[in-house]
Amino acid sequence: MAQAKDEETFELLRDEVVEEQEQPGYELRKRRIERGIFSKTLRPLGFVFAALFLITILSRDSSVLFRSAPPSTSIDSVEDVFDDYAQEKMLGIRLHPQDHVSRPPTTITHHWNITAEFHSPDGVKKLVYLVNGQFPGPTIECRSGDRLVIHVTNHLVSEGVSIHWHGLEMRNANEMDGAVGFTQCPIAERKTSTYEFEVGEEQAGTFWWHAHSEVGRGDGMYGGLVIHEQTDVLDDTEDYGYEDDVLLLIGDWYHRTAREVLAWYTSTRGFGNEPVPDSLLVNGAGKFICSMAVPARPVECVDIEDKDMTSILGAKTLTKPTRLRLVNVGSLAGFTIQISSAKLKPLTVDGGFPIVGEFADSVGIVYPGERLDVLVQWDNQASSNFPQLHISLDPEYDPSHPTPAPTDQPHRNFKYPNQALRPNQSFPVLTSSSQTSSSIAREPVRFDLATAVAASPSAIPSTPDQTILLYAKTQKLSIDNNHPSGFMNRTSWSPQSSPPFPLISLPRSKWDANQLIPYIPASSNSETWVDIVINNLDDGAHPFHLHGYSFYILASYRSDHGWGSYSPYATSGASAMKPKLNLENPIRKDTVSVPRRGYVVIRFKADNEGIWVLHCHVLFHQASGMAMGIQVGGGEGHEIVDERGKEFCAASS
Ligand SMILES: *[C@@H]1O[C@H](CO)[C@@H](O)[C@H](O)[C@H]1NC(C)=O
Ligand SMILES: *[C@@H]1O[C@H](CO)[C@@H](O)[C@H](O)[C@H]1NC(C)=O
Ligand SMILES: *[C@@H]1O[C@H](CO)[C@@H](O)[C@H](O)[C@H]1NC(C)=O
Ligand SMILES: [Cu+2]
Repeated sequence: MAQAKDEETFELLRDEVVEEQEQPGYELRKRRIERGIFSKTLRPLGFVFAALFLITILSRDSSVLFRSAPPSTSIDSVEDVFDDYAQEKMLGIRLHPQDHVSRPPTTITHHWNITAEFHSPDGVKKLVYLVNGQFPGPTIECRSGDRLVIHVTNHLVSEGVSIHWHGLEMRNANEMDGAVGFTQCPIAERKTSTYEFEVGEEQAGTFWWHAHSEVGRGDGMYGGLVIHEQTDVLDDTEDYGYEDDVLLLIGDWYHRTAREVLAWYTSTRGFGNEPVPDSLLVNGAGKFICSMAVPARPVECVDIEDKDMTSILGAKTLTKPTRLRLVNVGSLAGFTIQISSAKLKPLTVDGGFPIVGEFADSVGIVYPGERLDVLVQWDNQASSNFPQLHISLDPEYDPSHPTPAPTDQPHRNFKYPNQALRPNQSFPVLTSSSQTSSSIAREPVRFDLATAVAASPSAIPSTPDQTILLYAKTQKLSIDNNHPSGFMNRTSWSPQSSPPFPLISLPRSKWDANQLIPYIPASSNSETWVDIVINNLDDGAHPFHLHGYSFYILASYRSDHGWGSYSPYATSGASAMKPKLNLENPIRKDTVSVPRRGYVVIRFKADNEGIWVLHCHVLFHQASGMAMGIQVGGGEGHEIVDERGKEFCAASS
């Protein structure tokens, strides 16, 4: 008991030290520290306590708290100990809201060098993209209204890159959206390009950035982007209702490069089946069991011991709730999470939109491109139980654990088994010497993202001004030698080839047959509301992402028997059946999973001018053509072009 108290004391001190080290000289933080449980007068006493505590545990040769730091043999000063402690590794990306929530807007500048190197994130060696030597790349933290200036230098060999800011409005900055083929040519080898734009005044929440050139995102070219919401009062942690704000970039992982996987998928060898991932990463770390590698795909692999896995929150005592921001950065599979010794309360989806959520044991499914923020409430015993974060990849994609399949055509997205994949994996939350995995005893209460509703009512008009009807399908056309391709209606997207310029730099008359870009006659100040009906004619979910906008999800339908399409134009038959639209409290998102053999109806106010991509976020579907765009404003012929998109067009390969 005495030790627990000391640990708690230690925690409090640690927070101060970490903050002072990481972000020097910040007025607000100082206030917070001074008002903290440690009053000024008690602080020296606390330091002595903590130092004594440290000396005790160190002299017992216990490296529990210092797993990742080199063993300390001598203590020169209390500060040195805190330095070591502050650098204690944790897998979660700790965020710093206190640096952003009450300052005026500013300009935040990053310089990024993009390279590729061999790394073994899960024990298996693979060529991985790095930004400034890191995978995942740097996390951008800012507040609403900030200006971001990101200088991106491409150090890759014979390969272009571009970066997209997933979920950001990019108002008046369409040309900074990073979408190759739509708004830019890839940044050529050895060239630098600057992305410069304002973060919307209304935008706050969990976002991310990733490559939008070929399939770079699948090999690690991604990172987090968190916009902190403004608050007037910030006295101490109580105001947030949680102590730590932590980002988790979770996604499936392939041991071959995404280019190789895509080549397999679009060849006839896979018969149109999706490539099943090999592994699973959290913030660029995972654990592959080398003996599970399949002979057909040998890997260079080193087994990672449980004790060598960095824990998500490091070494600490779990008392106050934790905010976890989950992002699916993967290529194909959705995921569900549970945490032993904790309950999870869903807070927001995608770009910070609050939803109604009760405490649950498991939350999901989060599909590629989607985000979910949860509040983690720890059980009393959590600290001593050493909780585990359990991640399960969507069983829709796991052939060895079949979900009820449609009876008339029994197959799903993952039709090819991959014996190498462990679809359920656990990650330690706390650093412990034993890393025993605790399981969840009770029957889990599940929070289903598919049925979520918004926390507050929305003001949406009862009818749209324009409706765009779409059908998404992967197909093997004989005209294409049975190579699978993604289609939106009858168009399979690829970047404009002749002339090889992005769409923003060309009048509509020059766009080729691979571009499906319905026109929406609207402008920045118009009140034009648009519906998009996306029908999914496949057996697996397609998570669709619309750039430049957040939309309301008015209806979502999944068919377990037969096909369920909807056409607002049909007058007879099943597809004429009007869905019941939720105009009262629909959730707002920028990425929506369109259920298999079903559809979604989304509605948004078309007040952001530009050419914005709408695509499936399954990497291989997107890369094989399941992409299109919308054009808002700019005249039906798109005669006035933005020449900036042409930069690098001739130079990049
Ligand atoms: C990026 O690379 C350049 C040239 O190699 C180097 O001078 C610069 O310091 C690097 N920047 C960062 C942030 O790593
Ligand atoms: C994986 O986890 C899910 C949900 O937690 C569970 O239903 C399923 O049975 C698990 N599969 C395996 C192989 O343990
Ligand atoms: C997609 O196809 C449907 C059915 O042919 C058609 O009604 C709809 O207008 C098409 N959408 C676009 C944007 O062309
Ligand atoms: Cu898809």
